[in-house]
Amino acid sequence: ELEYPARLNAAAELLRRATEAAGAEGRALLDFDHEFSWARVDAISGRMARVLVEDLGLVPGNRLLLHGPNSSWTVLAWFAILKAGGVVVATMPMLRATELATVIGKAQISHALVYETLAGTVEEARAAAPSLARVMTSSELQRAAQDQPPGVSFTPVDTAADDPALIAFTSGTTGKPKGCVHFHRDVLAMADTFGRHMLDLRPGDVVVGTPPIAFTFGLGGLVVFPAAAGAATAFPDRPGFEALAETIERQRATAIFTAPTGYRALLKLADQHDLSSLRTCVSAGETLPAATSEAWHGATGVRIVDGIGSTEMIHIFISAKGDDIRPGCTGRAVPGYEARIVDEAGEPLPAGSTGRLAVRGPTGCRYLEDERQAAYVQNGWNLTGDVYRLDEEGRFWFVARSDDMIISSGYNIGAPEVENALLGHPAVAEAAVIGAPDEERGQIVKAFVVLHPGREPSDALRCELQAHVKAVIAPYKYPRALEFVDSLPKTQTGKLQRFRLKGGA
Ligand code: 3SK
Repeated sequence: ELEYPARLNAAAELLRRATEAAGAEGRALLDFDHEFSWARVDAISGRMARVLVEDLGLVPGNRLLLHGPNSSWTVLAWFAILKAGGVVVATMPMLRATELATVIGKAQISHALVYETLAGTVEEARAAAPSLARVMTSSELQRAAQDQPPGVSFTPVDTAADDPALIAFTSGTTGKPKGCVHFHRDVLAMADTFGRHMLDLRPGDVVVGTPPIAFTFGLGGLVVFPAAAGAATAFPDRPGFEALAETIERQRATAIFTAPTGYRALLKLADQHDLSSLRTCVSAGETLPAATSEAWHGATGVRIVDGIGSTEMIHIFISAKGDDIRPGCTGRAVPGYEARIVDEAGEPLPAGSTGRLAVRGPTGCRYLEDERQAAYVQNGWNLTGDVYRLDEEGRFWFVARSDDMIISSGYNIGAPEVENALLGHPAVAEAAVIGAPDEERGQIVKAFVVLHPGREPSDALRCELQAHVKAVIAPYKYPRALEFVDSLPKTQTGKLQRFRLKGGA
């Protein structure tokens, strides 16, 4: 069991650990043309915290919108808000004004820190967000922090371990945002479970990644884990996989956090960029197909650490590393967590069964005033929306999201299994599978396929792909309908939105 002192400020503790591990002059944040040491991160975030308190009138417990791209500025502001006792509500940079207004209203946000180039959207949201009293842009915050009298330091607010530190919004795959409240101790718990047991980050490591810091997968990978270990985080100078590959090469990055799509994109760039410095590769956000895992291992010699987490649990709770990795399998409960498979009534099922994944541990789901809380947490267990199979050796194999199960002529078919089979065909770049209504069978398996450049849709290719699926998995699972498309609908964190393919808004 993890024990934390009753009074705990996650920002202060992370910066203490970083400085202890790497030294005050250890490298912390690496922008394209600028570097910050841990001493600078501590000093600048302290000055920013003073601005929040003295100029913006922040009081502990106030909720702040943090709206910026993955960048040193966003990380510095994140540390500043926690030091000042505020609650961080970080949002994806791509959100539109109406989406921001919903988040601001639900979380009753009083202050916003916004990256210069995104200020217009926050201004637009303000009209529909009466709780938002004060807005400060990145350049205003930077200038005000620089103007603080020299030599004046900021003592982080003496928060309680179970004071809220952040509210992470999840739109899930259905589109109705839920705010998940996490305490200061939860932030450290992610470092002391997945971070400590599944990663081997140390000073000298350089971390890169694609998930937004507003997504707790990105917050852990790009902020919390590197800080807890005294490692550095490097930020590309522009979005996209080309810039990511360039950054890996230029900064000799040793660790990467991205989703399966990211690994597939990097594989295509591997002959133009030297990716050989990578030794820790983490995948989450959606299940890692065995084909992607094997292709990455073949090209780099490094096995990807797959994991399943949730915004509700803050980070990854099932994973595998080293010799325990089995491509196509997520792994076992991360030390600190317990996981099991349960039936519809929430009763545990034996090894060999398939059922709903339930998990408990040092973190857990606390929705911000949402009636869905009672369905997610039952008898102390968090009931995820995922269907898993537990094998005799205690490993968890992803089957489907509960709502991704297709029932066709009485057969249960997991959409991801059919997608993985399609991805094993050399013509297929991306695949998504849904159940389409069918008078005879109730539902049929329907696939949407994006082809690699140079491959053209045709009836002959459709038949070839159907035959390929029949050859690699049970033939009753093959997609009776198959449509070629240019792209697939995804959430801003890269999760496939199957409901859109089913005709949802
Ligand atoms: O999608 C996941 O598996 C995940 C991982 C870490 C943190 C949050 C999420 C949703």
